[in-house]
Amino acid sequence: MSAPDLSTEFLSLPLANPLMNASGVWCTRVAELEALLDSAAGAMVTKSCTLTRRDGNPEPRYRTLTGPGLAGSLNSMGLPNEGHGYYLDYAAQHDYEQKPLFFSVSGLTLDDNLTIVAAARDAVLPVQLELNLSCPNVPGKAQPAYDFAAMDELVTEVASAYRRPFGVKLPPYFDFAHFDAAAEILNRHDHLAWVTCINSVGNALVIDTANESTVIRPKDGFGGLGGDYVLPIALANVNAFHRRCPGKVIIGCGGVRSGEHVFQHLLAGATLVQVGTALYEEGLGVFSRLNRELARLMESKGYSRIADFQGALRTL
Ligand code: RRO
Repeated sequence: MSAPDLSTEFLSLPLANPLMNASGVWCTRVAELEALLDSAAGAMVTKSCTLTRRDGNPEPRYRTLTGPGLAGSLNSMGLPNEGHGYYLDYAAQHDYEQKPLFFSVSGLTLDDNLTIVAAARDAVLPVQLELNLSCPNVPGKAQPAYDFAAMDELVTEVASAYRRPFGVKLPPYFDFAHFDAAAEILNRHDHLAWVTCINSVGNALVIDTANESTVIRPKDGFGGLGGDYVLPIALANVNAFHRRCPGKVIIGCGGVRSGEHVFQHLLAGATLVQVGTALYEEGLGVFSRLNRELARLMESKGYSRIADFQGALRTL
């Protein structure tokens, strides 16, 4: 058998493979974006941006977590970014032939989001706009996606301002009533073409026993959890929205650090799979390793392309 074909499509755009960075990792500065472009990732996304530049929260604001056989991260970056114009400038000179580019938007108010979305629309670029409804780390700001009325208003306003296909980044939900409520809002919008599940698990608390202390400074130590701890939560959310939003593409994010994890996200219904904590820890070489591991696993199962198993999770 010849080597499995990892190529795929996102909204009819061809990709060499289904991997990309998770927003926030390796995508805040142009030098990082250029390195991502040269990496083995099939697509890439910019750091979530606000209207103007932000320094973010005080350090330490990212902590690598190690436990018995577990790897993960806790972050409270607080949206450090260069402002929306910086990422639109990058988007204007990005090589779209090489790989698709996603532009992540996380304005602090409805008006800020609409200003950024209008700027992206007027730039008329082949960039994929994703609205981040789930930043857990801005002190005093609740996540829009945990307030269904606010989420409905934001998605409705952005859809009518943008008038092109766009996506949303969701936090994890933990109840079928919440999967249903979120999906009902998303399914009302035809221009909402994809859903990225999940952002970090918000407001987790990690404790350093020796020092009897928190491990990051912002928000009294509460931050977004990523890595191994969140994989089953991510898979549940990917599959829950895959089942409830048949007309929409699902992008999986959460807990991916092996080819087997990529396979599980694809099986649960993801079309693309993002890598956050493992990219932060391992660097850009993670993409070629994950592609290699995914191809080896597919080969051992007799699959020659992703379509052979994508979304085909069996239940008992
Ligand atoms: O910058 C952050 O603190 C951050 C954001 Br915007 C997000 O969406 N998710 C996350 O874990 N951190």
